[in-house]
Amino acid sequence: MTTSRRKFIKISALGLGGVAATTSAINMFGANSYLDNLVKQDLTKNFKRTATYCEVCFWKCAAWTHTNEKGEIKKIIGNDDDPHCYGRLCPRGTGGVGMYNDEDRLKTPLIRTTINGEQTFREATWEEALDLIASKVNNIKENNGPESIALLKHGSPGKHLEQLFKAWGSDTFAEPAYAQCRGGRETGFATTFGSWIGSPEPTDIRDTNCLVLIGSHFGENMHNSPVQEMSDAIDKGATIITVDPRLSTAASKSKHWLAIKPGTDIALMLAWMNVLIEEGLYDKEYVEKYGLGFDKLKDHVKTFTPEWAYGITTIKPEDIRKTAREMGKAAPAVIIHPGRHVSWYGDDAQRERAMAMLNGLLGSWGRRGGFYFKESIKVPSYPLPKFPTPKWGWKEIGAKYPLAQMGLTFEVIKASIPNPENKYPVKAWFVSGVNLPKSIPNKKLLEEAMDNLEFMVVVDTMPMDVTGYADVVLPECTYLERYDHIRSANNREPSIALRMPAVAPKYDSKPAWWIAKQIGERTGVGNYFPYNDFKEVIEWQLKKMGTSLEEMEKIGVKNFPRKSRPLFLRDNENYEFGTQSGKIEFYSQELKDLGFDPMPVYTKHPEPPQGFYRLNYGRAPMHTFSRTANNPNLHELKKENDLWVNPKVARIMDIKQGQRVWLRNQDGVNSVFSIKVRVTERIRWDSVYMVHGFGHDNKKLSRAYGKGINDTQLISSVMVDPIMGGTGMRGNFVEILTENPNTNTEI
Ligand SMILES: Nc1nc2c(c(=O)[nH]1)N[C@H]1C(S)=C(S)[C@@H](COP(=O)(O)OP(=O)(O)OC[C@H]3O[C@@H](n4cnc5c(=O)[nH]c(N)nc54)[C@H](O)[C@@H]3O)O[C@H]1N2
Ligand SMILES: Nc1nc2c(c(=O)[nH]1)N[C@H]1C(S)=C(S)[C@@H](COP(=O)(O)OP(=O)(O)OC[C@H]3O[C@@H](n4cnc5c(=O)[nH]c(N)nc54)[C@H](O)[C@@H]3O)O[C@H]1N2
Ligand code: SF4
Ligand SMILES: [Mo]
Repeated sequence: MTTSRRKFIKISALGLGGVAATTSAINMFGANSYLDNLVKQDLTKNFKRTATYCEVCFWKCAAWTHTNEKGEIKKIIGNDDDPHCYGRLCPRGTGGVGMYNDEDRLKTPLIRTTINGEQTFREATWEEALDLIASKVNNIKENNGPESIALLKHGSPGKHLEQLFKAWGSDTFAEPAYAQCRGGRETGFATTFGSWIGSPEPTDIRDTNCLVLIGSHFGENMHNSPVQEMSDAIDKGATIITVDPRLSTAASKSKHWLAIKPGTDIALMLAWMNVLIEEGLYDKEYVEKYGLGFDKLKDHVKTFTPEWAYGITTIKPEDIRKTAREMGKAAPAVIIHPGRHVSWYGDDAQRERAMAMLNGLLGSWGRRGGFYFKESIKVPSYPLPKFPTPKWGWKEIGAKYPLAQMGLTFEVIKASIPNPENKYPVKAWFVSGVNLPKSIPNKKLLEEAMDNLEFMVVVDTMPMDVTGYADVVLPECTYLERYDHIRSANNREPSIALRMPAVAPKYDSKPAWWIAKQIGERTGVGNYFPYNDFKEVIEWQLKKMGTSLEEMEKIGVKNFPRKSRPLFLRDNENYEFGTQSGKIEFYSQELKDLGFDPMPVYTKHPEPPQGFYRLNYGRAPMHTFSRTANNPNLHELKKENDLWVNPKVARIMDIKQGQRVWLRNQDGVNSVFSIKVRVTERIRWDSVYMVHGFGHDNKKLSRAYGKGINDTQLISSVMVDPIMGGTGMRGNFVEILTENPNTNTEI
């Protein structure tokens, strides 16, 4: 897009800083020795500890930041009283100090400018940057209404900006953590049990007899407490069944690994239901008492035998039967795990519904070793004036998808491309905690939208790819340098956790609460920010909750007794589920009335054309998405992703272990950088696999730039879920190129 107004800005990188050369493999449940040493060193010294919760991912583990007498952060350790981490951080959380130390951090506000015909950023003062934002916002608000300004967000900073947007009268919000992540499962479970799964998932893994992971790859997905609980459950003899086309870490710890043909999980689940029902292995009393539409389901799955599923999934009928019987034996202490990143093939809400229905048949919802009833404590709202009501917002923009329960990034993107038929045109974006070019598929559409925006602000801690598209970049300080909202967690018992600054913000960075307040004051909504320091808000809230900032500074986490109800269903308890009928809906009238299948059906998805392989992706234990690739501590543990290739494919292609290759997808999109081949039996021959989050384009990321391939760039085709608008991303195919297809690799 050479003529683009919003050309991606490239500024040459700083020199490479020296890094320690210690690496060692990460054990699934153990900590890494390099990071362990980092934690253990100087434990005897007199460090000051400050309460925080981690922002390296969104599990929000509570921790203690340790600073030495010079005020330098030395280590971060899990808070023993925290139900999210049980006193232990994952490797990423331990390495979180690298976010603070990273010398590539954004240091000052930046404003897009043109010098000698070239677009570039110039460093600016906060005054200048905030004034510019205010004048643009005021203008757009006046001409198009506040609703035409959208907020794309993830994590803590988003909450502060939400307050600003609501004060303006906009709820045009969206986050990739919904439509590109867990949205489908929330709809699938809501249409069955009447409640969301939410985060953290209310899975009683520590007491389960049988954990069924469908894609969900714990051990690589390092969400803390479930990984620890799974480890304990394995020690106690629980059966793990993993369905994954790849021998994931979890699969390697499993009694049964079902190496399913990608995209066929619904067929497997229908066959499991068939076996559970035909062999009478389901929980009859539970289904009778709480279920609705069981007879219809029984009819529905009658022909979906294991033999039928074999032809689709490539899983042998006896293995389907054996695993169904294991589940039946373990019930109700069994979990068909809903997974988390579920936007796979566009029928994700239905796949998730199949998972929910299996849990329903096995009677695991509301049962020990299955799903518990979670509880949280409400943090009182700080008194603010009433927010104006937006005339339209995320709901209207996503109205095409009747069961979307949050804003849809993809629809906001489409609404930003001028179209006379669009009743809800979006003119400006605030982006915070979201690295759009890495988290949103179909880069062409994304770039077209950004190119058409009147104004784009990015609030970030790092010069990530997304910052290159902004008009103004605002440097936020890291989570170790700021106050944020009190974390109120939904677990077995309610708990709260405090985040406070361990050190002053480095460089000229500022916390999001301050940024929101400053912009608020400049755009006529200063009355929605009636405090000088966010600390005042927290102090007020904690007092109302019967504790104090002083107490929380000492303990970091406070656990409260449950009040709502027992953790599990009592024997024969009359319980009303949150569905329309108050029952577990095996047959969904709601879906039927909306024109969707009332019970899941298997549909065939496109398969790789000749010479192409399905592009599969996932997580590495020491990285979070794209956000940690440049983190000095975590980069050291894994510098780039590699391409898992089956030996059969390697033979056909004549490619060797360690060889560098490029990829081209079905739409002719070439990878910008190359990737190292890893030949392994652990991946099926019809797919290749890589860890998401690498292949950074911005040279300002001195360590991460150019390392590995960005999977998202190769995801140009999406399969949109008609029920809730999730963008299925697993229908992309790549060919392996042994020569660089790019004529100009300089980007
Ligand atoms: N191809 C592909 N796409 C995916 C996925 C995938 O596996 N493959 N996964 C999907 C999933 S499951 C999710 S949840 C989404 C996640 O996608 P995003 O929500 O975009 O999350 P991150 O990639 O972590 O991007 C976070 C951005 O936040 C910045 N950041 C980090 N800390 C802070 C902070 O304290 N303040 C501010 N202001 N910014 C901060 C980082 O520097 C980075 O630019 O991506 C989805 N997209
Ligand atoms: N270390 C680390 N941990 C993380 C994160 C991170 O960035 N880093 N991100 C967190 C977030 S936001 C999320 S949403 C979760 C995501 O973590 P999960 O919900 O566990 O991830 P998924 O992407 O659903 O699953 C990836 C697995 O699905 C397999 N798979 C691919 N196609 C198919 C298929 O057709 N059928 C089946 N059965 N399996 C298939 C892949 O081989 C891979 O092993 O991880 C969380 N934990
Ligand atoms: S799971 Fe790891 S990265 Fe995520 S919040 Fe916990 S310690 Fe931090
Ligand atoms: Mo996610």
